[in-house]
Amino acid sequence: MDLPKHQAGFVNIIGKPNVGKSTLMNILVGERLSIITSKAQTTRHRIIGLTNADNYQIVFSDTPGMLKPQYELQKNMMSFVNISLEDADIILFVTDLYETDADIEHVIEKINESGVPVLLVINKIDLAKPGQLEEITAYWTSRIKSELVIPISAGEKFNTDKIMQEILDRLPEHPAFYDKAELSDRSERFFASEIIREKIFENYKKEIPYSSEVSIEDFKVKKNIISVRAIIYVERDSQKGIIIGDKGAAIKKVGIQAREELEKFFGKKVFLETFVKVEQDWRKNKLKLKKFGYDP
Ligand code: GDP
Ligand code: K
Ligand code: MG
Repeated sequence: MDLPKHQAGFVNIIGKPNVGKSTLMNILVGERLSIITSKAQTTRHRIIGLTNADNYQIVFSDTPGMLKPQYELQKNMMSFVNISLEDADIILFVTDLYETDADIEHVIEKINESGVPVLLVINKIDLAKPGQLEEITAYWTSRIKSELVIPISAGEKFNTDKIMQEILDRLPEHPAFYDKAELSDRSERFFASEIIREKIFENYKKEIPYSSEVSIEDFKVKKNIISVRAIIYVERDSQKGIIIGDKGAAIKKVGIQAREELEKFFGKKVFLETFVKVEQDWRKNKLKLKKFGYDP
């Protein structure tokens, strides 16, 4: 008798900033693993999410948006994109209705030469005007070699199960790569820092979100409560003042929103303490990036 077949493989989600990669990944995994905001460059790390079933395991990777790097942090972010091209069994190339291939021509060339099957996902079709989808499809199919075009709305969960089906049709036969009980390769600390970072992205303007990093100094899971001590690092003293706000009002708001989101994520009461510190120009400094977990 034949053993029932088991499929497993790596599906890497790539595309320009803000096209909806993280929104899509969360739907495919069924959990809110990747943070989502309306600002470009919210996602800084490659984040793995697993979809497990008896006879398959899909290892999704959400990646930072592809761009021309301007400083060390962005260089590091782009190295994740390059690595994710190398180990993919399937690439989900995501675009929305508005992006072009400007600045990423070289990456598209690499994708086209890679031989990895590409599913071209056109997102945000809830916003499409008549004829726009046909136009965008023609544009992208002339640039990227894909097996299939899948128009979706991640925001409205429209046509995302079509993506799942097309992935399963192409997933290699292979044993599971990760423990089937897991949803991600990332730690609870990592998700805690990401959730706080999301609230910083939502609450502050201009350079502040990009100059901020969150480090979890203490993470204790007790019987009825998780207690978390987080340090928000910024690049300059003036930014520290902005993060804290008038009489501490701004940091208090971030703390409340983050705590609520942490409680949802962990399904437990959370006690959250936040502190703000200055780490001069950390984004430009390789050593400091390493300290914050941005390994090359
Ligand atoms: P990423 O930078 O590619 O990871 O994009 P995100 O997932 O962070 O989403 C960027 C923005 O687009 C967020 O404000 C999302 O709410 C929004 N968005 C994502 N998918 C859709 C969609 O299908 N329709 C619309 N209208 N907005 C979307
Ligand atoms: K974003
Ligand atoms: Mg993202």
